[in-house]
Amino acid sequence: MPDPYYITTAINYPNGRPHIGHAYEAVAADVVARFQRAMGREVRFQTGTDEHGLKMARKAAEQGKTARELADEMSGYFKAMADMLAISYDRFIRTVEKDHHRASQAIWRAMEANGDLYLDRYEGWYSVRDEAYYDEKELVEGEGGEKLSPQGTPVEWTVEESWFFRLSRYQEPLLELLRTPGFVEPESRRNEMIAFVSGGLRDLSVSRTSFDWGVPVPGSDGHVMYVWVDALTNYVTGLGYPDQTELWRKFWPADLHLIGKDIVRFHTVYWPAFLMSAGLPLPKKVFGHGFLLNRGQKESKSLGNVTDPIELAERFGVDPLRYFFLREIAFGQDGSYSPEAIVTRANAELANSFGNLAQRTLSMIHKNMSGELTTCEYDPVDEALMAAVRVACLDELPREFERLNFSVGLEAWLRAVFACNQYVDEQAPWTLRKTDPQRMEAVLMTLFRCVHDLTIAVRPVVPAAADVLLDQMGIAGEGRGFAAIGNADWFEALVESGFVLDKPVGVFPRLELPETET
Ligand code: ME8
Repeated sequence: MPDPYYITTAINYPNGRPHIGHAYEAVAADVVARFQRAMGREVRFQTGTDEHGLKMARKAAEQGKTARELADEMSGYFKAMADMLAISYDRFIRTVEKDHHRASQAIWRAMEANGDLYLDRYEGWYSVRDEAYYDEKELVEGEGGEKLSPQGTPVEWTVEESWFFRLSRYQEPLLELLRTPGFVEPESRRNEMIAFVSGGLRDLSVSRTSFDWGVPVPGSDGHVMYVWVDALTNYVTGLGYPDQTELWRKFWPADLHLIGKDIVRFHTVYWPAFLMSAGLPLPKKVFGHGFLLNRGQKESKSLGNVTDPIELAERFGVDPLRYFFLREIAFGQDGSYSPEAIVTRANAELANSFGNLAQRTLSMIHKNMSGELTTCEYDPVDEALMAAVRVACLDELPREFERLNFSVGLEAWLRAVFACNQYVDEQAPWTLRKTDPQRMEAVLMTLFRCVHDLTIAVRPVVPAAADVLLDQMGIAGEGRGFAAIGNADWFEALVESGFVLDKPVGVFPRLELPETET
């Protein structure tokens, strides 16, 4: 049995509705989860919302609500987005949940027992937008001369009694960890983090006393935990920590924390330090993906260019949007999106190339062979095509997906789709029908087998369309994993079963843009 696999997304701040970046991250993580399942691994996949902290408390106050009311309302939108985008999570965690408070207090006590927590006074800069403390030397100057965080957000001077975590103790082990190949990716983020830690680490303020919207610090009235302490703990809460549950034993340490580039410091410096202090194993990999920009620009309320990912999915379809995210953007780098770009990709690659291949193949079998499959003698050109498709679907795409190079993996897949379309044109089964019906059958069966492999390979990205296609092809649920690629047993069994293809329905309609947007 392959090893179990645990993947998490960041948990989102529900201080507003989900934006495109949230959708992007959820989809990428879901593709990994579905891909690993299709490779035969037992997968645990967690996502959710990060509901405590000053940002939430302030936003709720602005709206005349309690923080809990705002959290309940907005967290619902995040869950609805995940469901709509076919995110196959095993748990949608909310940090207001009871087991999460318990886990956060347990990790706190473990750090305390290790002598890493002490009471002092915090005096320094804080960005509410980033929920982050910054050193004076990290700040940058805004256009009006005001101080800003390195992320460009406002900072405020904060003075309060606070618990501190002895982060400074962990500089050496953290440097060693950051230097471990594969722990932080992409490489550019790793270098940033090594530079940050090498510059020296100050102890971290880990509790707040000026508001109460958080997990209470055990045994310290008036203190709630700094929101990042409890937020990061979500990854272990979801496995039953502090209990030694079966989930815990099977899935910790996590295989992958998938997060955005702005929160790499929290995941590769603070989180491992907390875990080391609590005596817990460290996650295997943290990947900081890039940001999605709207026509090259950051989305913001003031620019009026904020896109609702649910509207995009309703308009273009969930599968085309998922495909676009992974195909268009080199994972790890920033990328840009626009309605035109989504439509162009979906039409050229899904509708015209792959959809057309599948539709042509299945219709010709339906029409010219009464939908009946048959075993036949293949020519070398048929064998060559099947071999090329197998290499793309079984070697290239999986290798690249394992490395989170989704766009490169899909490119290999698409080359195989092109090869199939070229083969159809060259073999011209519509002509063979009259001149050499036996040869036509071999060509159509070759194509059927290629479409099967191509559909299974792309299924993690476009699950709904792939499942409709595989339903039409008579492939049962358990035959939809990578193990069925390049192994003709399924085909023999299908022929033997007497399966007959119905008139096929297309799964990738061509998309249109309204005039005003072209
Ligand atoms: O940071 N493109 O929550 P968040 C791509 N609660 N990804 C983006 C993005 C964009 N334009 N904007 C944000 C938080 N993200 C914390 C996480 S984890 C223990 C706590 C990504 O709602 C961002 O990098 O601000 C992060 O990974 C995720 O969306 C949630 O961001």
